[in-house]
Amino acid sequence: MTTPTILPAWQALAEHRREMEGQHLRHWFARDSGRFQRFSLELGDIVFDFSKNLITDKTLGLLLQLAEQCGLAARIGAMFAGEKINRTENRAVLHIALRNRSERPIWVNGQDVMPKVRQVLSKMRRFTEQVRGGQWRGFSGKPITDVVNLGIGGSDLGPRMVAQALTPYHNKDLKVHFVANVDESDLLETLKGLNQETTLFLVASKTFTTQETMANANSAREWLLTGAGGEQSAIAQHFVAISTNRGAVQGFGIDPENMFEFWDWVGGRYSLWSAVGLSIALAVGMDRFEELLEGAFEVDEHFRTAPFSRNIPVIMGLLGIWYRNFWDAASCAILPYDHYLRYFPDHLQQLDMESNGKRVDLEGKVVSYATGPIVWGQVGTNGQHSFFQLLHQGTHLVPCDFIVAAQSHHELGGHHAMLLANCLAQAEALMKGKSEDEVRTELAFLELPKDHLESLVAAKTFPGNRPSNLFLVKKLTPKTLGSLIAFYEHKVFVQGTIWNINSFDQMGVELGKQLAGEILPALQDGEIGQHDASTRALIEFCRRWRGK
Ligand code: G6Q
Repeated sequence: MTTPTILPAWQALAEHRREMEGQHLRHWFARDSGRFQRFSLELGDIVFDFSKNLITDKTLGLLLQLAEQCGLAARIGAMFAGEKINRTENRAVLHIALRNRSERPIWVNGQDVMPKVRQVLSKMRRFTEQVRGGQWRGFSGKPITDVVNLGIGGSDLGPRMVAQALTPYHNKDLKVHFVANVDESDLLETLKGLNQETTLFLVASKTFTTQETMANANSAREWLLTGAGGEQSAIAQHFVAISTNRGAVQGFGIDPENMFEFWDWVGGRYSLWSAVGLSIALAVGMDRFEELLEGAFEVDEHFRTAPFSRNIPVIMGLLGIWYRNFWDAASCAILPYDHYLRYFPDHLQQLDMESNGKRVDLEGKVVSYATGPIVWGQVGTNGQHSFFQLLHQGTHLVPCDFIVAAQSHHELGGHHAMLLANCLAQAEALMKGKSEDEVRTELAFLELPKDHLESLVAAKTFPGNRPSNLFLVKKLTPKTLGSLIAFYEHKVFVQGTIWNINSFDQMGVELGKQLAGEILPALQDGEIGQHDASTRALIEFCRRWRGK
């Protein structure tokens, strides 16, 4: 493992970045008819167009050298071989095993994990078939109509996003809901329209100790028991657990028979492929869930075997490094032009920022270079009517990822063609911009005082040269969605490798879990304890206003 900044390729990239001054994407496109062919890749039903980036053949060559010099190939090999690459937690990182559709064994501590993975998938299949088929009954003998996933962070964002994205595949007789926040409004608003007799709760928590999830699970249990006349045996028909912590699941009163297991080598933000995806499987059925896994598996194989120059996640990761470390781009925007993908930016925000928002390297040294960017975004075309102004004409460089499907699930007049047109037009406009001359020609017919004309010309000029990637998907299906998510997971891995950081721990999130626990007793009439003056004063206000 090395500090990347001392590598020859890093230094060559810094030099090359200076050569880029004064160049423009618009000119590169005008001069080079093969640019799209060279800077785009296809996998299955997905085209990855990265031609609208601030790169030349030389840039890509140097970035690929950087990947080699950082030992990326060995690191990919180590992940797939089940080595404990999550050093601080001393764990393997094997979300790829959850979607390994081949016969290849995957070893951890001398044991092949694949038989266990397949066992849980079979258990998920039996369970989803029973619930969806109406054989799984509630305490009064009625079939289940509503499933509520209680989980937060990795036990919520992934399944919530996928379940939403696959809405067209949902079983109409089974609604799936997600409750994450400890704010009781989340749970109460969800339970409002539900009936105890026909509601099933999935308590999804790797540790089964997370404050928010446990509070929601306890309140949900009370709500159920109110409807079941206090009959404790009802819990078995209405609660299942998804966890690595068997003892705590039993302690809560859930029958271990109704527990779906996963393992410490599955990180929370990488867990939607495990039993944490049970809510997805209930919504769309196990066949569709397995298609999701197939899509991810196809990308895993591509990532593991394709040469770096043709490897989509490798190129995505390298482009991100180029902007973060050589163009000082602090953020990147995720812009799905797809209503069903509206939670995709939220999921990627956690995936990327929790993985690569790190300030020390694998040896524990504070890094001297920028690491993970701020990830944000929103669905298109909505974003065009708000923050796109800054993307086009602001002072930040924000590399954008556009994602759009060629085919819609519906056919309503010209809506889908308009959606596509907007997406392609935005990527083109960011790249080309609009020159001062073009603006002057447009305004030629206006008779304006000179000062006004000049300020208008300046305001209407777009510099362009703003980079973007575009994923064009044939149709948003379980399979293509699985592939899209896996592209981003491996992109994050590539970047973590180059930055020489551990993408698989989350000490910042754990701090949050601990801090709230310390203040809670103070809010509930206990000792206020040792806090700074501001926190103390705020605790006192809360107590006064809450009558404590
Ligand atoms: C994800 C994080 C974090 C975690 C939640 C929930 O990678 O570790 O978001 O998923 O804090 O944790 P539990 O699943 O243990 O409740």
